[in-house]
Amino acid sequence: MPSSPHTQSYAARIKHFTNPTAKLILETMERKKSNLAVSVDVTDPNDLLAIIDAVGPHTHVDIVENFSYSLIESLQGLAAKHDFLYFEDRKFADIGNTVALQYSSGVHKIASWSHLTNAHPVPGPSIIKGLSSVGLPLGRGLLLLAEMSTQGSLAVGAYTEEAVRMARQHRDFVIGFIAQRRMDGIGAEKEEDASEEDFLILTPGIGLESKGDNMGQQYRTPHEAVYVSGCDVIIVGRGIYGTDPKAVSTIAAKAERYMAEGWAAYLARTGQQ
Ligand code: 5BU
Repeated sequence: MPSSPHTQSYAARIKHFTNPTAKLILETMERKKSNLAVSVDVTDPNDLLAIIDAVGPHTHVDIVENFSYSLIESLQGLAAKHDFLYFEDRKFADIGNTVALQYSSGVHKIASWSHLTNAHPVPGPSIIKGLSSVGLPLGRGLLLLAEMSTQGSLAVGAYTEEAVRMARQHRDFVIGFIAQRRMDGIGAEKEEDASEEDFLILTPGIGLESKGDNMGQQYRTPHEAVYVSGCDVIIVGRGIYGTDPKAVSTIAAKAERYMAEGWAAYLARTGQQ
């Protein structure tokens, strides 16, 4: 019986995936020694670019919201400068035909620049069909939202199991989950159905100084997420850019701290230190 993927190095797991984005994420994490994704939920495009430039050296994935298409060239320049990927946290949730249009067209043309995006499994497998019709030919990857970090989330139990089953049917495009823990074997009919599988787990709800906000968000430390729960990538927003998106000098230092804690937890988990 092979060892569970979460005890293996990111580099050793590259061969478990056919999807180019999954391979690129694993390669980039290993090269940059970072399993940090910074989530930049700001409204001013200038703040967005300044934050991405500040955190770029410390991160391998940036999550982008609220921008116009004219920003894309600047974003692509920063990705090349700092060697990271984009994950547009779009949370698609509609019928296949509609999500295919949302993914390919409109002002954002997400598929043209974002390596990774995500979708709620609530519409069923047709959402994967719609998104993969656009993303797969471009080598893009998809995460399903199997769990959420919020108090009272409905994405639990049978819902989470169904999400994992849907992903198992589309391994070429669905490379992992937004979840709070590893999904190994969840919802599998037989143990052997899942024994060879590997999915990337990107996990939000990470904070070192706070346990949550006043709107239902719940935080764990990088160690709890990566070492205890086996998640692969920590997604950090306000823990890094705080309440003042203009405070770029402190942002880089905070990103470095999350990156160091996330990487130490990964090394400990995989027996590399
Ligand atoms: P925060 O500032 O670190 O709380 O931001 C977390 C980000 O992760 C934010 O962009 C959310 O949209 C995103 N998120 C989350 O916090 N919890 C979830 O379950 C999901 C996404 Br799905």
